[in-house]
Amino acid sequence: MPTAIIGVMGVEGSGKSSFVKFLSGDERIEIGHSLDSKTSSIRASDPFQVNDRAVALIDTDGFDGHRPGAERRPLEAIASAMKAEERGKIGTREGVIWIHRINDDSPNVITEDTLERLASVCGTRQSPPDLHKVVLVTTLWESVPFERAVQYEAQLRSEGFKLLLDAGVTMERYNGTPESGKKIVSILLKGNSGLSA
Ligand SMILES: Nc1nc2c(ncn2[C@@H]2O[C@H](COP(=O)(O)OP(=O)(O)OP(=O)(O)O)[C@@H](O)[C@H]2O)c(=O)[nH]1
Ligand SMILES: [Mg+2]
Repeated sequence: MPTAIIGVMGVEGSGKSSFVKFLSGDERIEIGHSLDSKTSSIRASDPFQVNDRAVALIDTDGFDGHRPGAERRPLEAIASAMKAEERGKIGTREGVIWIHRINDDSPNVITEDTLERLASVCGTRQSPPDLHKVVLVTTLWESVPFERAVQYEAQLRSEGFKLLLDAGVTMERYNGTPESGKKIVSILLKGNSGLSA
């Protein structure tokens, strides 16, 4: 079976590269030391196994979540990496993981355009956008008191990321363990496989 290709996106310093490196064990993935953007080029990780399926995660550079449309660039990069894998019959697209720091209470500007672009990258219906192939992952739970983090999470669900969730996105907590990371990936491996472009 071809490798499952999953894009990883999110604002600067949200923990994308850490997530990709930890799960894949790929030493080439660079992790930053601050909230400033560290990753400057996209790359597909070495493949690793989840539920008997080979998976490669595409790490992207972070974007400024306050700027409408800022997610376009990483999404285009993910789309082009996925197409290259599909052309070479190496992999099939299986979705996108959107990483967000739980203590970031100024979440991204999400528009209808964001939803359509995400659906397009995932190969799912664009109108109305079907985002069941997107998982919104909250990170850095240990950086704030748990009760506060739970409040942030509820706020993200009802406000900042409501449009995403209404379009079928699953929201999951990442606690830094292999089990937690693999559970997140396995959500995207269930059900229909991705569509080719
Ligand atoms: N405590 C904790 N720190 C984390 C976690 N994930 C990432 N970090 C730290 O957050 C900082 C940024 O992590 P990166 O993985 O480079 O974040 P990124 O989203 O790839 O950043 P850019 O590529 O710059 O957009 C680093 O100092 C990491 O060590 C986590 O789960 N827990
Ligand atoms: Mg990075």
